[in-house]
Amino acid sequence: MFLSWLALLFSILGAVTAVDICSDYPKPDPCLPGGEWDPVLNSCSGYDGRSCFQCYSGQFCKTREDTLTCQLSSTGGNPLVIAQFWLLNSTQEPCSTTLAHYRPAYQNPPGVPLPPLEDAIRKLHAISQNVDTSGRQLIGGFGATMMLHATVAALSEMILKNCTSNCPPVVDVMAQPPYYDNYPYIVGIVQTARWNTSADPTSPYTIEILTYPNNPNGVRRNPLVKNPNHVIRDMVYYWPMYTDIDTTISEPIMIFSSSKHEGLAGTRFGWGLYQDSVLAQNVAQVVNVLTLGLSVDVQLRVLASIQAIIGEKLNPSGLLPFHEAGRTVMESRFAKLSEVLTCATLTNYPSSSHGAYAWVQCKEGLKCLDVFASVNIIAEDGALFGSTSQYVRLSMLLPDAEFEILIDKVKALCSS
Ligand SMILES: *[C@@H]1O[C@H](CO)[C@@H](O)[C@H](O)[C@H]1NC(C)=O
Ligand SMILES: *[C@@H]1O[C@H](CO)[C@@H](O)[C@H](O)[C@H]1NC(C)=O
Ligand SMILES: CC(=O)N[C@H]1CO[C@H](CO)[C@@H](O)[C@@H]1O
Repeated sequence: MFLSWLALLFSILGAVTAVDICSDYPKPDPCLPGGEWDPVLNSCSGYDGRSCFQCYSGQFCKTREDTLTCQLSSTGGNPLVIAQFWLLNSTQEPCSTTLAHYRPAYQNPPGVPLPPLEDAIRKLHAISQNVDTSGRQLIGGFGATMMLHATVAALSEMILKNCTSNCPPVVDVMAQPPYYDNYPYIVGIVQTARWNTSADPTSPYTIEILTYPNNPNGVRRNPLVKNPNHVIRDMVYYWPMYTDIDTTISEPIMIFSSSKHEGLAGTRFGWGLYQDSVLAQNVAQVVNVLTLGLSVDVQLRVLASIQAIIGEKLNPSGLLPFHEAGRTVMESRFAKLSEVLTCATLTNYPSSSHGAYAWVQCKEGLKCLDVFASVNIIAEDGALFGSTSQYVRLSMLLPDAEFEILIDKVKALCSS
């Protein structure tokens, strides 16, 4: 038992030590177009980095299976379409030998990003004009998910501490439906808060999470909770790839992620901007309890990719090339989907035509999930998002090869 475990360990070590993680980054060849060969994983990487793209099989994942019968899951929010940028622009891949140098010490102070990373993030917001970061403290963590968790924990505790009489045991946290289906679980692990979709928005003991623009339907909504200090804005999609940036926003609490912006979902980095410096400290404290400090390696990787993005000249359109490339892909995807999706309604993005998800409405009385299942598309039931089963969410973030299959399946669905 022990020996075979050891043999396995050595075979893994043997495979790994032969690889230089900075020069052996994934390469487009020899997998199918849009796929990648990963020398570290020793495989063609498809959807999850270990297997073929969905609906492909065989040597080098090059065999495309039957369009109607193969199963294609268009669920989740893995931003592979944004990550493609790093694969095809390999001179800008986010790794270099200088950045790979070993840095042993814990980082202090906790929660506050390395100064060059903080500068780069503020510059990125300034160039993108999506957010005014002035007068806001920047706190980092492992992804927007951790930032939300830490913010709900710190804010709910502060709200309860402020209370002097008739105090509730916990603070209610709500979001307007349809909402991101992970919120109830994030709030569920905070002791001083509870998820309550029928919370009273006029109560001083209610926090609202406002996803802006919204996931799943892309709409930009106003909060129901009027005290802006009790509204947590999840703004991970407020970038030019996903929506029109026509307003520079400066709200008291705003959260972003490297996953949805740089496409570096697996790197796990997110940041929050806080007007109240006491709240910022408390959020940093929660992050510190959970992590003992931010990962220095992660921050260097994020720094390298943000520097690559903001190091380029703006296009004539006024967008950074990275943003414009992402926007062009998302727009062409929405155009393709709207063209073939004639048997159902694309209800999101009424004023624009791009975004991370398609929020689709089926005919009255139909369970939309079943409609898509009839051509073996696995979608996500609208009921999961606090809406009804007349809707589904489809991911628009699939890799190119899978998105093409999604389109072919929808075409078959609507022409039958
Ligand atoms: C606590 O109360 C003070 C004074 O009314 C107020 O300024 C502050 O915003 C409150 N904090 C929270 C988190 O509600
Ligand atoms: C949610 O909030 C409402 C309004 O305050 C309250 O009546 C209800 O009991 C709460 N629900 C839960 C499950 O706590
Ligand atoms: C696939 C991809 O995103 N390629 C981009 C590489 O970078 C240039 C600009 O630097 C873009 O124009 C390409 O679209």
